[in-house]
Amino acid sequence: MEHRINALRRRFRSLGVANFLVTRLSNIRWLCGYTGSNGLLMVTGKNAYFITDGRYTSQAREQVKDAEIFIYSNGVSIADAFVRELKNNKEIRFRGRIGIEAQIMIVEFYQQLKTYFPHSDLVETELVVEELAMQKEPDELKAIRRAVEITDRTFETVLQMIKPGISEREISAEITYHHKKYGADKDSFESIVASGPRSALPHGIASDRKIGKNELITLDMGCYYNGYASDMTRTVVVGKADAKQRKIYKIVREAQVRAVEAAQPGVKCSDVDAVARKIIKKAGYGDNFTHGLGHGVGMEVHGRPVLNSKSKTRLKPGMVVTVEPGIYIEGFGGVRIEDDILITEEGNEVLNRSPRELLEI
Ligand SMILES: [Mn+2]
Repeated sequence: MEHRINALRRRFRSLGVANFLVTRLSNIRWLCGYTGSNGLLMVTGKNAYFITDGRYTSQAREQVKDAEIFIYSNGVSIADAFVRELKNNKEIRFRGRIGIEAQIMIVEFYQQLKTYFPHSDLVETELVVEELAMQKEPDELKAIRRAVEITDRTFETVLQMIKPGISEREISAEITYHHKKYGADKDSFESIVASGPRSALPHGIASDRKIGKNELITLDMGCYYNGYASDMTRTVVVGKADAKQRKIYKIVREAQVRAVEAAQPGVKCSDVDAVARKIIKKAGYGDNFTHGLGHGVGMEVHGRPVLNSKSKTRLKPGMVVTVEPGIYIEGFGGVRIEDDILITEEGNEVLNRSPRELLEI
């Protein structure tokens, strides 16, 4: 993990900091290996300090690499404990400005830090560790591939259970159950199961609605394996697809195929988004593609880089991103197809194996 902490240190100069306080748990995990649900990592020019509470004593000693461990007792907040260690513990030495994760740190913690450090000592940063983690290492890719496999297998199993009369909530429960059964840590987000007119909701969490005949149903699901996420969407028809369902599906599929072809190393993320958007717009559904094309997948299921019309980031080998165009028509329904794509030196590799043609089940 030392090479990752050093990569963060190499960013200090351009950030104008001499230290960095990591508060996002997935970033802490990426930097020092800790998987618990409470902890802080302070990286200085020479050292790194990890702090957590008494529930995680043995876990921290087992997992945390390349950082000194401090344990505080329950009953105080981690912010209080951190400030108190800084005040009282002579082993913790640092000076200079501290980078903080502005999008993650809660206001209460920020206020506590301000009482201890002059305001000017705290430098608000955004997505520093997330950007260092964009290009995956071989072990990380192994975990992502496994997470994708588990989701593919779960989709295959759950597909057999979808019949008219089953509720969205039951399908969602089967997804969670099979993810775990097939070896996942847990779902990487609350599954989307949206049927009939509800499939027009891009983020329609499963409801009590029962699946009807000849309806579209969108399943958006993913899991974590060893801390790394998968994220996949398929839209199927329960019964027989009609002409309009077929037409919408074909447009979305075409947009996805072309966008995947465009997702090459060196290409700007906004240009990949534009490829899919142009196809959907030309077909007359530009206003019905209401979200960005995709996002990075790693320790965060919705991570860096973002693929939307504004993202200037260029794709690089080792990045894993989703490509997920969609068309949503109120009162009718919607279609989205999403795969996880690994950017390689030569181009890319689509990691998902689940079928992409319109399935009538
Ligand atoms: Mn997604």
